[in-house]
Amino acid sequence: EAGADVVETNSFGSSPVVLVEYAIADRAHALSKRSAELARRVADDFTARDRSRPRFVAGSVGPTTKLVSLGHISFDDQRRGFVEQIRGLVEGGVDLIQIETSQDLLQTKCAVIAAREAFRLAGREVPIIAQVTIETTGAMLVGTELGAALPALEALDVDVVGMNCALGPDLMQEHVRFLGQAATRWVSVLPNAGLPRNVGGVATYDLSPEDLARFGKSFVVDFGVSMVGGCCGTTPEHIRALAEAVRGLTPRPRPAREAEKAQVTSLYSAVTLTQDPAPLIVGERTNANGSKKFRELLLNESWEAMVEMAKDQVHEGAHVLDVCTAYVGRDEVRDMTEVLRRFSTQVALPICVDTTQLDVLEACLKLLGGRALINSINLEDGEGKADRICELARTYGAALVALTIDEQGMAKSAARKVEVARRIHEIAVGRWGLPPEALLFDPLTFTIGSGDEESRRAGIETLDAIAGIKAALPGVRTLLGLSNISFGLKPYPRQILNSVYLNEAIARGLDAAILNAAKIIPVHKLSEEDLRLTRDLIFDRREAGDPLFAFMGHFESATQVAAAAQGDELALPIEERLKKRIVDGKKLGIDKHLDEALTKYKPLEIINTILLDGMKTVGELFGSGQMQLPFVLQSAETMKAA
Ligand code: THG
Repeated sequence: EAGADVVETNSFGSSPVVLVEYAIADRAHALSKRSAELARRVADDFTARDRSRPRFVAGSVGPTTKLVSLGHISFDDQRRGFVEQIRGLVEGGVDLIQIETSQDLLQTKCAVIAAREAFRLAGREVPIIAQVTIETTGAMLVGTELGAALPALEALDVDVVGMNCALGPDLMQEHVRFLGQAATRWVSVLPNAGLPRNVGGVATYDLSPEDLARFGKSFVVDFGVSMVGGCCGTTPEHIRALAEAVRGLTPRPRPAREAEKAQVTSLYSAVTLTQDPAPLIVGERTNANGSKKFRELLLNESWEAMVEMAKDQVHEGAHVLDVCTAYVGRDEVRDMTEVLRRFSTQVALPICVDTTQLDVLEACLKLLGGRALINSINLEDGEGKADRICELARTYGAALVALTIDEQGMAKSAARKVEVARRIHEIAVGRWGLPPEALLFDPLTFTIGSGDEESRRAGIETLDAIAGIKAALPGVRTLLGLSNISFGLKPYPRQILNSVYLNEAIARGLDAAILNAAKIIPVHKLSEEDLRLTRDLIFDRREAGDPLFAFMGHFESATQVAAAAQGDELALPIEERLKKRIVDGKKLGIDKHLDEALTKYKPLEIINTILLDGMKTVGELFGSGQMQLPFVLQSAETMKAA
């Protein structure tokens, strides 16, 4: 009667999920269906009275009292509850499913997935609204920033994204402005009538109907919001004022999706897949096959120490963590569950799930509230398995690493790598409708450190494939497991080859690399000769004899040079030493040098002259493209530590 277009039904809130926990799921279904039927009848009555203004029913879902990310309930138990509830709502005739008041992004994801399952069971599909709740802290209760929630929700392909509850419209403004600019879906906003005041134990809301209406209109006109409404504390008077204020306004069209802006997210924050400067760094050390230390911690089930290794990689400059716990004879589902349950809440980086097993993959995706990266899809076992992985990527809104491997094995020539990439693109984008920008093609490389005649050109083929894939498949990205290029070489030459090869790959268009950021040497630190010898090896230049022998001969002695250079640190005056540490991003042991400086300078003098001078150099190196972002971050970390 107040003039709303949409009326929500089913404020059982948590109860259907609770009912399911007590194994009386039929009640969740029956109650929801009954409530939807009643609301449907009311809405239809209004529509019959004025056919020019159809009234709609939104089936309300959430928030429940249980947060999946915090382990209050399992993903599957929560999903079962939501399926029963939503099936009832849809069978009872709702026009929309409105997932709302979400405190936990993983719960929102669970509800969206449940909604799709319920639509199949009910034989009827309706649009999905997904609304999160941002607290006065500026994030969801579990800690998710809106900037991280949005890409994760859009990847789930919901129809409307929005926010409701917790705040009044005044405190929502900045968030609404962000949604209005960034969301490619329609946007809904249902504020409370201000922040509640506690009056003798009763929540009291002070925002007037006129104020709600004024903000609501501004949300539509100034920020491009498509749906406005009211949550806690709003009365029919509020809705009446709001309905009058926005009547006749046309929602602004939403901006199109932009491939360059594609992101993956953790439960907390978002990371853009295209980093400037490249690459997106995917930390390689949380891999039981790639790190002896991580493997031993896994075998000892030292879960907390594994979290520490993940955190170390954050400090070293990783943007995403590759996680692999595959170990013959162990239960990979259990191991990944133990690890990711911790990583997902204790580490702020998005996760790249590195597994070949479908059951492991799905178990992992049920633990990650954000938009994860799946590593990987390939065609080794034919298209059937690839189809299943694409389906999982769509269902859980994940991005996908695709290896250029087909039924004949790993593609070796650049042309074959591009051909396999095209085939996977056709399946993932053509058949499954995944957005091209969610694909990261990995053209894989064999080592060029073995001396085998047939693998001498492996590095060249992979570089050509990087450029070839980007040219052939617009919008997609490329990724490389960098350390593979140097398997078999000694540690120091490996570091050199990896670092120089990374630079060559970036020059050909590489977007992302799985690597150990702490072991990458910025090429500006290498001598002309170091670079020439390494490039001769990469490009298989034989004019001056065998490039592999020349490379190995040169860098075996270079190890000693590098070691000697470290011993020289103390030969520098204290000011130079500290400045160099900032530029080099080396914080371990910096306290010794700071103590020495403190005998000569006041703390603020050290910061403002010596340390900031180092950061200025970092800024110049970065500005002129000689230093890549991870090293800038290491310098900043060192600055902070100091
Ligand atoms: N492409 C994709 N995923 C991948 C790979 C790839 N995942 C696994 C692997 N390859 C990338 N990860 C690593 C991790 C570590 C090493 C190499 C690749 C590595 N480790 C040292 C070693 O084995 O000598 C360090 C050992 C240690 O610390 O104990 O080289 O190509 N999509």
